[in-house]
Amino acid sequence: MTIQNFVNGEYSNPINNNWIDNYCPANGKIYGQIPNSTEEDIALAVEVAEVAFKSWSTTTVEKRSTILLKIAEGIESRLDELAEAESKDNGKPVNLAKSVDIPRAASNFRFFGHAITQFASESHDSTGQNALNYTLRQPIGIVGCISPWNLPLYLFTWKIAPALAAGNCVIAKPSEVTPMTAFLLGEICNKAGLPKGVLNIVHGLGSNTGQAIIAHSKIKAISFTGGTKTGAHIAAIAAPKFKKLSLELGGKNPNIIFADCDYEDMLNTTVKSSFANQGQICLCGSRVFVERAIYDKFKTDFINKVSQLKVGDPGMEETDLGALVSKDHLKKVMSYIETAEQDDGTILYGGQEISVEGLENGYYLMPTVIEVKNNSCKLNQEEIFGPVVTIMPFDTEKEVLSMANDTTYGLSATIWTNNLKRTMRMSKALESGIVWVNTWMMRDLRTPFGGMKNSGVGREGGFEALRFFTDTKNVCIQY
Ligand code: TXE
Repeated sequence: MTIQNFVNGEYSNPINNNWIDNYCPANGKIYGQIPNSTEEDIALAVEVAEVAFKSWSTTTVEKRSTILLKIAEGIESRLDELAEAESKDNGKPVNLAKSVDIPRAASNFRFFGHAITQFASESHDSTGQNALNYTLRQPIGIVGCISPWNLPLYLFTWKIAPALAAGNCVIAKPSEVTPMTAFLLGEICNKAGLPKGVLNIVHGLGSNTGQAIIAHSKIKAISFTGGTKTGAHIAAIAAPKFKKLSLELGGKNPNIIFADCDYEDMLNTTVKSSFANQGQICLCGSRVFVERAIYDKFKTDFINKVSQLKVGDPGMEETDLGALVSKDHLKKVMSYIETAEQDDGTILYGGQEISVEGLENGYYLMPTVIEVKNNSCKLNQEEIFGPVVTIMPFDTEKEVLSMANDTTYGLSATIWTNNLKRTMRMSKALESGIVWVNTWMMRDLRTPFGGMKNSGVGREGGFEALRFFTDTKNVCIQY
């Protein structure tokens, strides 16, 4: 399987003809090649995008909206094929890709196809000065969208859809680890009538292709989701060039469980928030804090539920956890488990790699629960990004709040309680961009999405995304 770049509406090989291998995490085998594109490929994509921008930026909102809605339909019509491709590339259960990743990719286009028709700007009548000010929100020009491997098409389209809706032309790079569904998106866009050069999808390594995107002076804004270290690097390159930046980075999210919660709901959702997508979601509640009154009961019930999760072939209907995304990532996650005891942690469940029959070289790991004594340990401070959660008891609201906030990250937090006053107090006091109360990962695409502290800069979602992808201009008319 050879993956090609999608530039000016056509599939093409990288200019220097350099390729990298694409691995299937389920069996550890190479199953294709992808371009390792360079500056020259990015320069070419920018050239065609510049031409396309002239007409796309002045295309009516109705027309842009219609095309985006057609792309959404195109994604839906290829649901099975896209879900299988996502599962093969990423190792995630095909069922998860079918029920979450691919439907959400379609929703991203549908949502922003509608949102752009409702996007409005302000006007200010400067009374007494005989002047009217109004705000213009104009497309920026050429923007870069760089996405990670954990939710490949879901996050790729989460950036591309608002960028296109707002009238920009896009240079987009999916993760080199999961290029497949981004590759198929090109065909879908052509079929939907997206004009040539409006969306250009270029594949390759972050250090090569990604670097060329962030450094290109004609790419005026970068929307990035990925690791915090990469985010810091991107900011360092983009800031002196005065690019607009939206960075959605890592998380080390607290899941705070009070004794007065709806226990069964909490238990079932906590299994999901701990291990969905093999724990490879920036929103996973990787630090579980449980009020001491129910700690022992929770420990027994949680481990009982976790032990029922089926780890195995991502292609099978009954699989709950598939393979981790890559061998390197598996090694990284294992390194945390191996040093857990030095970190004063006790492995209560899991902690071992699994060999799946017929798929012996795949990257499988048991869901892992580690009891920790102190929130300052490495396991509670660093993003592991795998099927690993820590649990520890707490006594008071004040104590758990202080532990929840005691991390460099601030993406999301979950609180389980039926106490309304506590909910209101804690929602205000938690240092995180998203607070879920008695639920997890319930998303409404109109809401602002993003993190505080080292979890990122800027907000995606709804009109926030459309504001990010437009330049704001004040026009003042005196009459
Ligand atoms: O991500 P990278 P990696 C976290 C998670 C994980 C760690 C590292 O903890 O273990 O990050 O993962 C592109 N210029 N998250 O190394 O490198 C890269 O090609 C421009 C959290 O896989 O940040 C890919 O397309 N682009 C996270 C994208 O950045 C560059 C999701 C993300 O890859 C680049 C993924 C460069 N110099 C990992 N270097 C989340 N927030 O959801 C890399 N890239």
